[in-house]
Amino acid sequence: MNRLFGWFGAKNPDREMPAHSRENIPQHVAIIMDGNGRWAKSKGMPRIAGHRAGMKNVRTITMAANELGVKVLTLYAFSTENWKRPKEEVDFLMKLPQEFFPLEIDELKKNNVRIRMMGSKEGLPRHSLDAVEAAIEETKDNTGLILNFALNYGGRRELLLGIRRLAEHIRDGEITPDDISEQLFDSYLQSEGLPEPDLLIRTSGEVRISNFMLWQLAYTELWFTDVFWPEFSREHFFEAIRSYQGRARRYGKL
Ligand code: V07
Repeated sequence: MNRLFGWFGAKNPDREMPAHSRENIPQHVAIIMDGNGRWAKSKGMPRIAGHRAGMKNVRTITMAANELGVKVLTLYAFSTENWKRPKEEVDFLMKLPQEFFPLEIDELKKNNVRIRMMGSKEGLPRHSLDAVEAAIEETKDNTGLILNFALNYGGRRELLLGIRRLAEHIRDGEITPDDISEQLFDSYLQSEGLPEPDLLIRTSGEVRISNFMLWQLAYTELWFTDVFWPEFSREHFFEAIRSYQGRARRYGKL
């Protein structure tokens, strides 16, 4: 058996992992799900077919993360910059939340998964927002993995919205400038209450952060892979986790 990955095999009935690999599981994994369009093009299919394949892969990776005991999985589904894409593609992407919901909600509930969202609700069409809000509501009492969708999300916008609200609270005398600590500032962000990502995965070969969780990624381990998102499998995910487990994190200390 392959000592590194053999026990991750999807065909292994009890999906056992050796003791050392059950330790040091990242609490929070964030993923930039890139390469859907390129994957489709490489197969001679339209970009939107890649987005649909990408949506199907959300289930695979959510279940893999849940099995490992990851507490939070944040998925970058739509950025504030994605509005610049052709209208036809944007319209299709905006239908994915409502397509995802009926397909996946039973499985998510069965697995005790709780859905959350980060990003601006303004600008999202009513039908997308209804699907997201229904998913959040239907899973709100679940206590397992938090599946956090970044939707119409931008890191700088998140920071500015938080700073604006903080300034209003100072103006209104609710807090003073001396009260501003990292912990207080965290509570003004859309990731409020979540631990910072321990591991960021970006698929499809780009080696950039692209305005994703700018404050929260300060000490996050980064994993980049050339694999397109629709082909990013359980085994690829476990490979990233193993790499994370092999790194010693220092947070600036020696
Ligand atoms: C989207 C599929 C995944 C690859 C990246 C881009 C395309 C799932 C959702 C979703 C969002 C909220 C929710 C339920 C599902 C989604 C968009 C794009 C806009 F509550 N996948 N996915 N939303 N893609």
